[in-house]
Amino acid sequence: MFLWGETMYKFAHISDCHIGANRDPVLKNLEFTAFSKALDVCVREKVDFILITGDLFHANIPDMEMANEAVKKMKEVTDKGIPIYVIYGSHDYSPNQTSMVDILDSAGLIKKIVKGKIVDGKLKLEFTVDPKTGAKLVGISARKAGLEKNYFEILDRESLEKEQGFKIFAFHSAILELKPEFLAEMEAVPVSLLPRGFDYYAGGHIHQHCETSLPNYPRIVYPGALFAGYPRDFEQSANGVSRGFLIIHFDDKVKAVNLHEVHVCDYLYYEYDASNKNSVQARKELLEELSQIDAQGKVVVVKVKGELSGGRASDISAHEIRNILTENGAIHVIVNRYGLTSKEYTALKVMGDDVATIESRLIKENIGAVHVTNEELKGEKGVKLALEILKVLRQGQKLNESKKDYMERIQKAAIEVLGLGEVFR
Ligand SMILES: [Mn+2]
Repeated sequence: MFLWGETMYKFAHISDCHIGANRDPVLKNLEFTAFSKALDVCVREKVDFILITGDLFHANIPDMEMANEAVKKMKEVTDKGIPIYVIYGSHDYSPNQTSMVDILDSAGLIKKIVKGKIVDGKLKLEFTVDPKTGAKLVGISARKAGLEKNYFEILDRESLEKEQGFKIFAFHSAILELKPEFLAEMEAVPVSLLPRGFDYYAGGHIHQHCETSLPNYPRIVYPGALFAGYPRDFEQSANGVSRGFLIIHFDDKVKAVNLHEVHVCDYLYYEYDASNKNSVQARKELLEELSQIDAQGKVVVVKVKGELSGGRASDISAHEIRNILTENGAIHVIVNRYGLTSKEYTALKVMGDDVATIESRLIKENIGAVHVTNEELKGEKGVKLALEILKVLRQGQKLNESKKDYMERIQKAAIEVLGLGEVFR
């Protein structure tokens, strides 16, 4: 019975689960535990439906062992009558290949809420109505390299704005006006390209929880990553960024947005600045300090940075750091030495906190030296394409995949990245 003052309905907003991102057995286990815990809370809290705003999986064809575990867990939830709605993220979408999300949608386990077609150059989207609550869901999935911006630009916003009822807009993009500083190089969509006046804007892609409102856009919410898809996520978690998801209470309006923390392990962050020391001094000091640390049961992130006055950066061995901390009880150690250089060896001038940043800066700094006539290959566009092609080329051969099939798949993917033949889905 509905009592006065009691909220009628609830939905959960989860994002960026990145199932299959972690290969290390300990992290794999934590990754699944986070997903499992979140869904258990949804069941316990009796949410009416769950909305996952992209990057449910880390790849369009994810690690099958992890996917299987995740599917079993989702089946448990849907068997209790709780539907799961999804959009693609930048990871679980592929322009030319079927994604695990498509398979689960076809099987009826989850439901994609991106439905629409392009009519006379305008993107017309259709709402998905949740049968129990009457909530109306619609969204735009991510594309590679932030290309979903093109879809936002041709979106028929007016018809979406006119629709009556409780409306949720799901997206997997950074919003220009809210983009955190550390994501300066990320593509973003200006908020004005989103339809106005929705009750809730369910965001994915930003890996840190963030809630805000802008004029005409009352509630823009990112749950952040549920666990971790990148080393940077671990670094943030170790620096105190909490992980979790949201439960939204609503009837004809949002009544409350509650954050549910999902805690699966303790973290420890340790930063060491090696500036003005030679590699022998720095190594000795760092290892001594680390040997004093109580790392029992923790995931430890060690960041070594600065410019050594002499010796090689490689004298500070990640292997040694890991061994010491593992001996001190750490369940997993992540070492980031990308910010460590040496005065003696200055060949590497490009700096950054992680591989992705360094790659992107290297390409940016050098693209001018490449002489091509095609505009698409120059400047910003060229950088984006190069990074996307790198991503494709980095994919390994799958078990049971012949060399020939592998070559064909990579070629096809690379051609698709060049922007030939994508359809809206
Ligand atoms: Mn993500």
